[in-house]
Amino acid sequence: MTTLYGSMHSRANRCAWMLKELGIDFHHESTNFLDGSTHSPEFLQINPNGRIPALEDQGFTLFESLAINLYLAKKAGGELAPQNLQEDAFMMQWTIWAITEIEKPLLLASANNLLFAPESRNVEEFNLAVKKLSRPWDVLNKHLENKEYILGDRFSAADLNVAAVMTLVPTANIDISAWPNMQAWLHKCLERPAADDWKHVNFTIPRPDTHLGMLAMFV
Ligand SMILES: N[C@@H](CCC(=O)N[C@@H](CS)C(=O)NCC(=O)O)C(=O)O
Repeated sequence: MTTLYGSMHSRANRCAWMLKELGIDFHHESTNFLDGSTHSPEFLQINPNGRIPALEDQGFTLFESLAINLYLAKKAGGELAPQNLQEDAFMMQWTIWAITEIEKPLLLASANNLLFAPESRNVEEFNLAVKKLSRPWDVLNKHLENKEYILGDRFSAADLNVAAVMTLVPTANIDISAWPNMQAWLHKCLERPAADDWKHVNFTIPRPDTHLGMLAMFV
């Protein structure tokens, strides 16, 4: 049996997207940090970090949403999986790129547009986060100049992982028309039927207590 742990209002929706693309039947446990279930002794056996998502696949357990996705794609084989060592390396490259270059500033922009309560939103922080995103987005936009997808002409785990991180673009409500290739690519990825779960994300997060807390999101 394959079990995905994590409320769909979390990064677990990234893995649900992959499972659905691959047509894998899975059991869903809506483990949630809001009710403390990510810190239960049973869940800590599965993910000692006490975070969601996590995957259990015939007794094999794994954490980190995008690592789970690469594992699932490779295990299933087919179009989403790498076809050779170089594609495998590119999938890893773009996945790590998405987490290190995009995730934190985009989360900060989303928090300041929507996820923080209105009284704790800060326009300067939002603008700083968008400024930080422009360099990696220039890179992705240029990469997509003559390509439909990151690896060329087929949708793969590289697209899914990068686009899954970028589901926060609509949440942040950032105008990405300055990056037209990236905008068209993102639209195509996020409109795939298997990608639907992120669209129902609707929650707020508390602003960390100190300004230092926000700066910590950048280091
Ligand atoms: N890098 C991890 C991040 C996991 C993560 O931070 N998940 C959040 C929910 S989206 C969580 O469990 N937060 C609860 C906590 O930090 O205690 C991944 O991509 O899986």
